Amino acid sequence: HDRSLPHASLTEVPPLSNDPQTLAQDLQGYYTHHLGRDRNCRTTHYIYKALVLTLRDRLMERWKNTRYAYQDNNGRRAYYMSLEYLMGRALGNALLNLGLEEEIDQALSMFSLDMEELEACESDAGLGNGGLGRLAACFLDSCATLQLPVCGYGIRYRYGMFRQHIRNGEQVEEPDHWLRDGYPWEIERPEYAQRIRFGGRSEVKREADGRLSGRWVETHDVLAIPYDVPIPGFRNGTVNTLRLWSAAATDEFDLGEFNSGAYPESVSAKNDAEKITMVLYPNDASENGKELRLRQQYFLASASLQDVLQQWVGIEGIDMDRFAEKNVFQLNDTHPAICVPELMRLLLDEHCLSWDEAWEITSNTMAYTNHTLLPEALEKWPVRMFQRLLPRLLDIIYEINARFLAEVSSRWPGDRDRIRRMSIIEEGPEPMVRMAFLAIVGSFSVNGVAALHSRLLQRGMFKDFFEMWPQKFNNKTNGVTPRRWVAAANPMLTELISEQIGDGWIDDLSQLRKLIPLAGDKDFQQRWLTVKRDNKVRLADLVRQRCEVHFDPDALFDVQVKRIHEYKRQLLNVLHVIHLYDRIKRGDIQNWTPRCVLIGGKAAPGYAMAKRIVKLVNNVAHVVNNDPAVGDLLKVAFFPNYGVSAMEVICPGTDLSEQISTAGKEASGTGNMKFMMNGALTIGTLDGANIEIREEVGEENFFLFGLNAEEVAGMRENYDPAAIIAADENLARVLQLLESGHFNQFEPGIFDPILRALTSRNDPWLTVADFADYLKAQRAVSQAYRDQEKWAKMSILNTACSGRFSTDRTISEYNDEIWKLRPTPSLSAK
Ligand code: HBZ
Repeated sequence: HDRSLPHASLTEVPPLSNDPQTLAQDLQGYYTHHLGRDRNCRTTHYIYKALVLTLRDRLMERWKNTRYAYQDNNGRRAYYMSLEYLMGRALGNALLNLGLEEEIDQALSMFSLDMEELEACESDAGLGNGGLGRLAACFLDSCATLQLPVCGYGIRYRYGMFRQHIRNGEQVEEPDHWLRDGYPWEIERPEYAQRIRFGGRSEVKREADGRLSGRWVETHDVLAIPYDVPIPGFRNGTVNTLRLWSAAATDEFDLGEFNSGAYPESVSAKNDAEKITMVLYPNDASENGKELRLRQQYFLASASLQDVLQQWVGIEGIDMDRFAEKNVFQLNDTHPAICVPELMRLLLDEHCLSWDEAWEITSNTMAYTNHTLLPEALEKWPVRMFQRLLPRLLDIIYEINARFLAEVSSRWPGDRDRIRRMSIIEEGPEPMVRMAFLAIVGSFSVNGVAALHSRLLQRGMFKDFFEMWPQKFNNKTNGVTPRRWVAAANPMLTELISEQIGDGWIDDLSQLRKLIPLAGDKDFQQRWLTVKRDNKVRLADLVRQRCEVHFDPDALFDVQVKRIHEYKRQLLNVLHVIHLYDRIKRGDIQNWTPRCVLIGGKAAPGYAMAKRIVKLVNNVAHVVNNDPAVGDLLKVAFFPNYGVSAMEVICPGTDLSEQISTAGKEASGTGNMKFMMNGALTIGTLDGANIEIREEVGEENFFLFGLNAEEVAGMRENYDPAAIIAADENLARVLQLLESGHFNQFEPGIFDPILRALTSRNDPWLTVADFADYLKAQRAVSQAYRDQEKWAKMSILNTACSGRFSTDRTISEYNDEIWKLRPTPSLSAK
């Protein structure tokens, strides 16, 4: 039912009080009156829920004030478009950012409740695969902290990233039903639902004025229902919005079909609609080309763009003249690249603009971020699939391409090869739409995510486009939010740092430099090491629970956690572990540094080699941990179901961060930054942001090894792993142990595919090529760790020099160079 706007007095409420007494009363009220629980309730879950509702009320008024502040300011806005948001848990973060930790502690103590236990009730919002999804989450935190008018748009998957179990050493996937008990942070807003079209036919006609007008008819429509999640800034009164779309059938029951007796058919239409947002695709580096995935992409793009246009029309009326001046869309990889033709369609078909007007607006509002150099990860969709699913969009893509290629032709007359290379449509038996090219052509900005990555894009994959439009290309080195990754995850370190330099570093991370003079201070080093040890005890507890392996907190904690992929070279890590085991077995243990090696990460369900690597890690761990000759000299564990919440315990307790990808393959990495901030030292290649990390901390505080990107690129023809193995006794022995079946005694042959890959002349990841140098660097690590004073100094310097890797810096650069938004404080109390 439509009604006129509510009377102002309805929304003018006095601010809520934050004293512990009031918070406690609210908690009780929610528990008893709203949730209807009583003394018979045996689960803490509803206490958790009551606490969230208590806090959500505090967010709600700041949220409203933030919206009003943005409206009144009437400035430019940005929209972050992403198929993924790896948010993790929200409770601890809300508490930290609201600055209510102490008050809530006091309120909870009135009922003898424990915060940690309540926090554990929340399931991770795992709506992403890995780095790309987590980056989106860190970005939202920084946008709110910098008080920028940025709204995130995404999909409310019913099932997020799968849960990983290990059975007999192998990965078993289980659906992640994260919404089972409801998600108390979200607000459903059916009043902002949008209609999304699929299928049907496109009718194009050239009008008398030469304008191409299109009609998309006989479509099968689906509703997009928005659910808003609050994104609090750090103690600044700002609350931004993450708007997640959920699919629903246009009519709960199709009355016609219902009455004609086709009841099951009418219900199945509902099912088909809901399928669109049912599940996150769990691939982090390769495309599977499934039609449902294209549906998800279009669903997000269309719902979000319609939402923005509707708000625009609500405020500015139908005049589109200033739209590009006031709006910018940041595309998180090519997944939402279909925004380009969809905005064109909406402007042409719904807002009746000419092609030139529509193109002027579209190509000045879109900005594209690339996250990978791996060719297998580049999205391409069959033209035939587009034709069937989104016929009107295909028309528009063809028109964009025709006009673009005409431009190429006039700049490079007769260069047929260039046209073939640059076309948005890849010709062949199955013509394909190249989404990255569509994104570049339709955007005013194209960026990579670390200096090396951006340089390689310009010189390699996107060379032709860089030649044509050098001014579009730029770099934005990634970051991570210090709120979640230091202040919330590492309270002991936070206290120690703030005691020395105040707490201004939490939203101005460059201030960590003030720790540099303390790096040589013996007393500070001791306190630093004590904090690290306490965090290692905590991590060791978790490893004991999850992996049933005993880690001694005095050993070196050596950690590699990230998605399992050949380019990330978990195998190189395993080869080193086997080498250490071999040394122990042959008695070469003089000056030994005890090590605990932790490896964790999910393998894409369809990626057989990655799953085999998981199995290898588990089998090696089993043999090493159960060999009495090894004892405490070496422990190995595979951490199951690695994710955001696990990382919050893992990174504070890590000594050594493994960032060992083949140079030129990891676009940036962000785990590397989380570890650095928490005082881990890095062993790594010259890849992604490792290069910048090493520059910041100084080469003497970083364990470098391996070929650089140029050497990797030049290796191809001459790579001879057999010769390298023959000349390296350590490596030969490691491979011999593997071949002998020592780690698969009752599972003959299961590691043959791994051995074949490692020893192939065509191994793109060059694991064998980097082994010897990796070993050397690892020896330097072991030696450095035995000098705890030296180690403490290096550790302090790593934290002290990590300021650049805050997403506050990253987002400031996006804003200064791409978005150009005005920071806009809200009128709320901090
Ligand atoms: O994005 C990662 C990069 O590998 C990493 O180097 C970088 O730091 C991070 C943030 O920029 N890329 C991903 O995480 N990619 C995906 O998760 C992905 C998801 C769906 C796809 C393809 C890739 O279809």
